[in-house]
Amino acid sequence: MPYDFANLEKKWQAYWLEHKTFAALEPQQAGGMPKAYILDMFPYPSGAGLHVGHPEGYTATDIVSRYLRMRGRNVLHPMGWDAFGLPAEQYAVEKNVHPRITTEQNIATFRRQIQMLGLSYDWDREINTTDPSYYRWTQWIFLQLFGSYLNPADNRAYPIAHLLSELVNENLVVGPDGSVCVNPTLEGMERVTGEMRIERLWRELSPDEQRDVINGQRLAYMDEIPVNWCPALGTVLANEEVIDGKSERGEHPVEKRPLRQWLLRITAYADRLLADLDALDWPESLKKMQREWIGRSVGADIDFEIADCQATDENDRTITVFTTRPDTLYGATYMVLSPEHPLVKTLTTIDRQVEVEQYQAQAAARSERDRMVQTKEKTGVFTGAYAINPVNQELLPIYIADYVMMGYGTGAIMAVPMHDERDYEFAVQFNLPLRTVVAPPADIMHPSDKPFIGDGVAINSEIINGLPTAQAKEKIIRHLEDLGAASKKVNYKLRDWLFSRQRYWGEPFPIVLDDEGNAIAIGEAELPLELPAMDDFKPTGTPEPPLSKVKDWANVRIAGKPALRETNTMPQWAGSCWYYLRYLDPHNDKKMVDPAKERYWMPVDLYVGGAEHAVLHLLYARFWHKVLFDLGHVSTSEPFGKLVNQGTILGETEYSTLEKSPRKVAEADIERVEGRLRLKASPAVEVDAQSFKMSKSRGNVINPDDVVREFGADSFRLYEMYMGPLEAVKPWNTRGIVGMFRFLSGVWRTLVNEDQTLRVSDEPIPGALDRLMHRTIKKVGSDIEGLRFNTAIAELIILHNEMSSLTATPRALAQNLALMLAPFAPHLAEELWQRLGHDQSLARHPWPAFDPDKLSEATMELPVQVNGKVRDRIVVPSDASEELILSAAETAQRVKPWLAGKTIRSRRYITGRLVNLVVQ
Ligand code: ANZ
Repeated sequence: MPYDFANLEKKWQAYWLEHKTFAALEPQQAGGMPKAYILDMFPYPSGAGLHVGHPEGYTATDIVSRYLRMRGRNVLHPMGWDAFGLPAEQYAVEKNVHPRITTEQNIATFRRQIQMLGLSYDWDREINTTDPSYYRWTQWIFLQLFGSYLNPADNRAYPIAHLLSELVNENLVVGPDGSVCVNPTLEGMERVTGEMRIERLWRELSPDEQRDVINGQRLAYMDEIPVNWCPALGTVLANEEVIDGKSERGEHPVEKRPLRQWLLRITAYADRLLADLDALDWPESLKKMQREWIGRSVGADIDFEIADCQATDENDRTITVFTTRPDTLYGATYMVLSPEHPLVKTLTTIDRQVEVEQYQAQAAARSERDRMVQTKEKTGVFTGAYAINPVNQELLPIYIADYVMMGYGTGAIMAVPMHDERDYEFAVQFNLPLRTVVAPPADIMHPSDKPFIGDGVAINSEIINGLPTAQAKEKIIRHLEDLGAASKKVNYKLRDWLFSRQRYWGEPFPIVLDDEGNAIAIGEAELPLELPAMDDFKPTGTPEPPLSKVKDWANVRIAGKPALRETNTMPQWAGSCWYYLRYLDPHNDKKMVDPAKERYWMPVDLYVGGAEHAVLHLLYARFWHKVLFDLGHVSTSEPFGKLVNQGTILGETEYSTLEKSPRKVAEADIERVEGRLRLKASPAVEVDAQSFKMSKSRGNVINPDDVVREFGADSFRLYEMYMGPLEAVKPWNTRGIVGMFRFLSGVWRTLVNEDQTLRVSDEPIPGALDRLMHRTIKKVGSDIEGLRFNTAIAELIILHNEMSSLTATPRALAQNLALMLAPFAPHLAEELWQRLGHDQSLARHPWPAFDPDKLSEATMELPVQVNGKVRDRIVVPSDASEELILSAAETAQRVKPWLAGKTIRSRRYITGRLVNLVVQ
């Protein structure tokens, strides 16, 4: 009987579902079993169905989950749907079907496809972010954010009631900008009551001021700010969702406009989000992206007085700049204000007004991203005014220029052309003086007429001359602090998270706005606040959200007065910020998660997903988690211990001739000659190979349904893992999947006869094969633990090659092969296991043990040559068969690339010396 994958895969999928084979045990049932929480980034169920990129990560975590179950761990491996969001709604608007209907259809497709892959999820824990019983808790978390603040005394979140008592007890005081800070008298200092800074006590504030202070501290707050409005999508977007002035989804133009919006105070957590990255087992590249996104820079705010200033208000008489290089103060030769800076109006001289205003209008038309892109061409205009350098009273002309952003630092800079590229380009263009004040370290060669931006030694700088940069910074800041002209300052690139969307298909805010526009939380008992049914859920084309059209839902009364529900909805990221917590206790209708369950399962032990979530989902989720941690709802300060990004799977490699007008050619028509691809028919023509991202428009999308129909889920899984390291970007190759199919068919034929009887004997395992088996057990186990699935599969192939020449396989070896195959090709493994006489699934059968004594036999190292050049070395048992050595040589990591796409013409093993492969 041939390998009938279609029927046996169906059979085992039904068995697993029916027997709930992969249900995780609740903590109280688990006894002393150690837990493992293995998590996938849950998918957005799009209309297009599963992409071959999804099963890549899902198979990887499935292998780990299945392996760890066999190693006696209580494994939690869940799946769910991230189903709110724009695409479902866009589609619904186009086709005029309700997004709930399309979402449910898409989920059904995704569930069917995922189940067809034999992934070992605990389906009783399936969640859906659009389900009111789920988003009830998303709304509840929003209320936690709205109802808490970050205490500056210990940098932790507490309920707002705590803020009130700290203010009343005068542990906290209110700063001049309305922020709260620790009462300086508690630290033995006087309250600063100078002209500029006055910290006030709670009782010194009016009731209105008191209310503003409280609302100004909430971790979820409303503010009117310039937002990224995308007319085509009919919604505002977070900064993270805008790339090069266009929406990340759909690449539609985005413009700035002021709007009253919800924001989440993620900036309050910037320091902790940064510091706690260090301890995480995440890819360095991802941590770097988060660090850069948070963008912490340490420097100083320095005050420059405006010369001949007519303004009477003290605040209008000085320009405060933020600089990370206060040591270059003597090198400042001009100043720049951002065109939007409020002082521009008061300090511009009459003769410069027209030009300044024209420039302001021109700058307003450009997006912030465009302005940040480094271009050599600098623009700007002189305001006619001068500022006074606080260290030497030198007069510095004040310009406005769009390379200075209002949204960062103070929106003003001191320009030091010889130590900053942008200032240098501007100074050269506007003929402004250049002055070197930092000498490069002796071992660095640097042309003296070009800006030097590194650290060195201060020169031409009076009081700091001769000091290395770090000390020079310290000294100049101390000096300026004594003059009352500077203070140390930390700035972040991170901005508060814009949290409102003007769309229908999202979580409603659990908020009502009273007749003065004050936000009032609805009671927890009123949750979930369900999305009202709507026929016309199209965006209104204005920032007025669609929900505002549902009058009987939106209009409510508070204390007898008319009030309005918040009609914005939450962004898609909301539901994915905490879903990993709901899996722990998905049916709890009293709590987000039972604390005992949360303590047992958290943190996530392995999280796998795409690198595109580096600064969105992963930063937002860490932020929410920290808030929940501070408020005592979760027990760990970070959610995801170990994280791995799977690499993108590209479309099949495409070949085209390197001619004037290139033509596409098939892989079969080319050959490799001297390392170059050439046309077989006319070798003078070279051929170029390229792989592209899979996309409908390129027509290179591989549909998992087709692959599974043709080769089966087990071959598909095996192929996706054998393509290369999990993290690598790799092209799809249909020939590769055929190879995996042959391997599994071969395993079937090795163990099952044509007439369905087993080809298994009760003989002992021959010595060399026995040793190979023990080594394979060890290697496959450690490879799975190290997420090296491709090399684990190579080991299994080698072991099987050795077995296939036996007339019958010893039973013990057959069983161990089935067990070792189980994480990779679970359907085939279960079938073999059953045929070997077991009536229970092997899902929780112990992983085979290896005998260390059988590992320590003599081995030899052999060089492997490909076309005469040594490409790798392999270590094999001294008594290994020729066939084993040859297949080990062909699958060696550094040999494989030399074989890819080529035909092996000859394979020779020169006993005890080397392996020689000739390919063409
Ligand atoms: C003087 C100076 C001298 C600077 C020097 C740099 C080198 P990061 O590290 O990104 O925080 N800057 C400050 N605010 C700005 C704004 N709103 N728009 C554009 N540029 C701004 O960069 C901080 C540096 O960027 C600051 O330090 C300031 O230039 C500039 F040799 O001040 B520096």
